[in-house]
Formats: sequence, C-alpha cells, structure tokens
Amino acid sequence: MIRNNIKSDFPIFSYWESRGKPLIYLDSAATTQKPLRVISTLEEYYSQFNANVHRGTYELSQIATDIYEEARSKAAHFINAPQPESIIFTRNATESLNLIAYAWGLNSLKEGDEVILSEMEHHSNLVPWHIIARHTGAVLKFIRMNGDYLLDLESLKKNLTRKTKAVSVVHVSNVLGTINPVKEITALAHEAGAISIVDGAQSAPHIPVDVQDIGCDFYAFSGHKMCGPTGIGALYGRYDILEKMEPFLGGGEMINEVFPTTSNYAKPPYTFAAGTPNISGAIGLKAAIDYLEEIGLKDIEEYEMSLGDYAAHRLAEVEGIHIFRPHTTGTGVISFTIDNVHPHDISTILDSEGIAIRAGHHCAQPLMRKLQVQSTARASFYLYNDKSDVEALASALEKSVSIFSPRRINVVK
Ligand code: 7TS
Repeated sequence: MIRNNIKSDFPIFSYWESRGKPLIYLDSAATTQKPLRVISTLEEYYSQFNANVHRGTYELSQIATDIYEEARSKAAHFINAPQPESIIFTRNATESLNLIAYAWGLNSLKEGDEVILSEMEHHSNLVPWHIIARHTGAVLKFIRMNGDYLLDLESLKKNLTRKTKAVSVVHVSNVLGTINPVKEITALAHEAGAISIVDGAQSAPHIPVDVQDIGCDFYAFSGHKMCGPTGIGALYGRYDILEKMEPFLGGGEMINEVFPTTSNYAKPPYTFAAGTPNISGAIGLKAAIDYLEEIGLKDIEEYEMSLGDYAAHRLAEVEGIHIFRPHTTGTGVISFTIDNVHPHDISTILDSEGIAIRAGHHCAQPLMRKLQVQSTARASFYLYNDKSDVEALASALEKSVSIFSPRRINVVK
C-alpha cells in the first residue's frame, strides 16, 4: 500500500490548483514530476556545497566529491549492481545506450556479426545500432511481438546464431506497458555467447530491478523518469566488460597519462567520465532514489499495476476505443486510439480539461507500423495518480467521442 497523500509531496500540483487549473498529469512515461525533496536537494547543493568534483584539494571540493560518489553508490544499490564502479553517470538512457553502441559495439562488432533487438524498441535502442551497423557491417535482427503485445521468445531462439554478439531489448515498453522477460532473454543470449543489454528507461522508475538477478551485462536508465532531475542518467555495465571497452568521449577526468600524440585512460567508471559531470543532477537522482525507496518499489509496482488494470477496464467502456496493452503483464501505460478521432485531437480536447497525455509515435515508429497505426494517444500513470484521474480521463474521452463521432453529431442535431 502506498500513502494516499503522495500528491502533496509534488509542489507542481498545488501550484496549478492555486491557479484554478488543477493538473491531471498522465504523461509520466515522458518525464515525471519532482517531489519537494528532490527540488530542495538541488537548492541545498548549490547554496552550500557547490564545487567541481575529483580535482579540488580544498574541503568544499572534497565534500562535493563525497556526495557525488555517494550518489553513484546509491544508484548501484538501487539496481543491485555489484559495485559502485560499475555505474557510469550519463545524461539519460539515450546517452547510456549510445555509449554501449559506440564504446562497445564499434570496437567489438565486425562485418556479418549480428545484434538482436525487438519489435517494440524505442528509437534510443534502435538508431544507435543503425549507425554502428553502418560503420561495422553488423546485421540487425528482431524478436517478434505476438498478438497480445508480448515478445515471442521462439523467434529469439530462431534468430540466435553463432554470429549473435548482442541482444538488446527494452525491459518495459513505453507504448504497450509490456514487461519483457529480460532474465530469460539474458539467459538465452548468454547461452549463445552474446552479451545482454537492457533498456530500463521505463522499468527502473516503476518496478524493483536487480541487475544481478537479471544477469544482464548492461542496464540503462534515466533520472528524470523516476522523480529525479533532467540531464542525469546511468549505465550499469559488467565491470570486466567495461575494463575492455574504449572510451566514448575524450577529455579531462578520463585519463591516466597524456602525451602529445597519445594517452592512456583511467579505470572505469572514470574512463567514461570526460569533462565536468552533472554533479547536481547525480545528487538530485540520489534524493529521488531515497524518496522512491522510502515508499518502496514493490508497493509502487503493485499500485501502478492495479491502477493500470483499473484504467484499462474503465477506458474499454469508451465507444470506439482500441487499447494496445497485454492481458497478462501491464504497467501504468495505456496506449489507445479511438475510431474517428485523431490522437492529437484527443490530446487537445483533454488539455482543455486540464489533462496532460501524449499523442504521437512515442519514438517507436517501427512499432507503430507493426500496430498498423500512425500514432496513438497514451496515458501513463505514476505513484501520484489515482482512480479520480482515471475517471476524469474516461469522461473527457467520452466527451471527445461525442464531439467527433459522426453518429453522435447526428444525435446532437
Ligand atoms: N527507452 C525507452 C523505453 C523510453 O521510453 C525512453 C523515453 C528512452 C529510452 C529514452 O529516454 P531519455 O530519457 O533518454 O529520453 N521515452 C519517452 C516517451 O515515451 N515519451 O517521451 C520520452
């Protein structure tokens, strides 16, 4: 069970309430709102402890370094990574995934090698591989999705060959809410001698994650989707693989020695830490993790699943709606279309009711083609939403139907 006054932890809701336009925020898959705890931590850092890290010999810099490194330990603990040194801070999940593609893929793949992705990937786990495939001659293959929006592991088994070098899949789909069996996928990848990469952008915020239990070699996530600030993300990498990888960016902090024509590098994670990092972002991420852990990820998961199920049942009553969500495993993400109403019109009408949802292809164009739609509307729920938000959404959707449905227009006449 989670507290029923969670919403009051997030100042943005009282701000809009006080302006007379209460906010029903259903776009947390894009980014989440921030609790006061995180906002105050940023203010405190800049007002009391601001200094660059890993370079000052003075006390203030030492304090900044200590709290920055505490954030790394916190992030490691959050996903049960074996050691803090296996956590690389990045800008977001996109940068984490690009780091793997460039720093691992560019140097480990050769012509004819195969990388397996799935049909439900976000562009962040597709486009970097397109680029690397063009550079290396590697071939991309795809795990198929079945009619219930679940990955078909038989198609993974068929795709795995001795040429497979990596299997990279999304943990939780940002469109369908499907939770993919990444532990099983990892085991199959390893059996075939390939590494396993998990895009955790939509899992870290919503369900307990244990990278050692999953067994994956890389796991990417973003801070802003889990109550943290924008501009901070993380990549977990198996330490022995990180040690063999080339840097992603060169510059200050990531070196051991530099000569005019050559240089050698610091050990991971610093190999991948060129330049001044997002110090306040990492500290804000730590505050976000503290906040989520106090509530409990297991409780957050249960709450969202039941709210997601409730929303799916309630929205199914809306005339002409098509919901793209598995029957068995769904999080708080509900994508849908409504006959005769364009998703952008749905989102505009909902906006006039103070309801924020997303409409579009959700950076998953291949998945949209597979679903045979150009775009969908998507409501995504988080711990600060409740059944009253679902009711508001459902009645605003009913209103959209009555505005756009030709039959209803006749009735109104
Ligand atoms: N992977 C998945 C599964 C995502 O949902 C997203 C962002 C990313 C990667 C990239 O995350 P970023 O923090 O680097 O941008 N998804 C969405 C979304 O669904 N709406 O806006 C961003």
